[in-house]
Amino acid sequence: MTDLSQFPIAQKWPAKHPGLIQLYSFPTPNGVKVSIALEEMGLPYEAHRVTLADADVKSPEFLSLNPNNKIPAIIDPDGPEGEPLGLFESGAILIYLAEKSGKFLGDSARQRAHIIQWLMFQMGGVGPMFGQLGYFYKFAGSEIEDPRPRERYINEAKRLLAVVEKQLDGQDWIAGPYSIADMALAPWVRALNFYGATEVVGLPDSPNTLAWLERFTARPAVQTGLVTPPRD
Ligand SMILES: N[C@@H](CCC(=O)N[C@@H](CS)C(=O)NCC(=O)O)C(=O)O
Repeated sequence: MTDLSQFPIAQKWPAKHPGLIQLYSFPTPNGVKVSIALEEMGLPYEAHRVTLADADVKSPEFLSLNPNNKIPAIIDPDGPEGEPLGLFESGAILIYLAEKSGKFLGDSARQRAHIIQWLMFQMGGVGPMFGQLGYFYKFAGSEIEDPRPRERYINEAKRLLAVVEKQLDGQDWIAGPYSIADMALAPWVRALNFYGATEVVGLPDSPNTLAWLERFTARPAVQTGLVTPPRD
């Protein structure tokens, strides 16, 4: 029987199946990247619902796994050398899971390099910029009178979306083969709907991106991953 007692997080969110990968997450764009990847890779896992409330992400138990108080995080009880491994940062988790499963990281060093490049484009560009767009366009920041922050993030999101649109010209997936880069990027582009910001950044005029989103969302693993763990 696997013992997760060295991980305080397992006290607040007890494992029913401690031998499986433990996922601590919520169905946000960053969270669903990992549930989608686990589903696509066929890796058995147990999902725990960790809300964005301070009582969850800032609890001592959660902070013991991710001192940066953000979902998603995982514990792989069967990590390197057969020892348990705790991990946070969705990009790092995706690379780890792709290497563990041998899937969705391409078939050559060249493909792998390009997949990681587009994954980093999401992690360093699309995620942070679209997140700020959400804040200044839909959430509390939308009440700020000064239009400059809103305009800045609208323009940056527009620019990033145009990069995606161009890259998808003539290819089905962002880095060549379907990969963890698509799993990271597509949930963030979908978030534009949730922000009510599709028009303002030009998504309706991005046919390659719209077709890619449709291909992505049609995948059964994606449909399950998008609602794991359940919101309520
Ligand atoms: N760079 C991090 C970002 C994760 C992130 O921003 N998570 C948000 C939800 S999408 C969160 O947990 N927010 C809670 C908080 O900041 O208190 C990653 O990719 O894992």
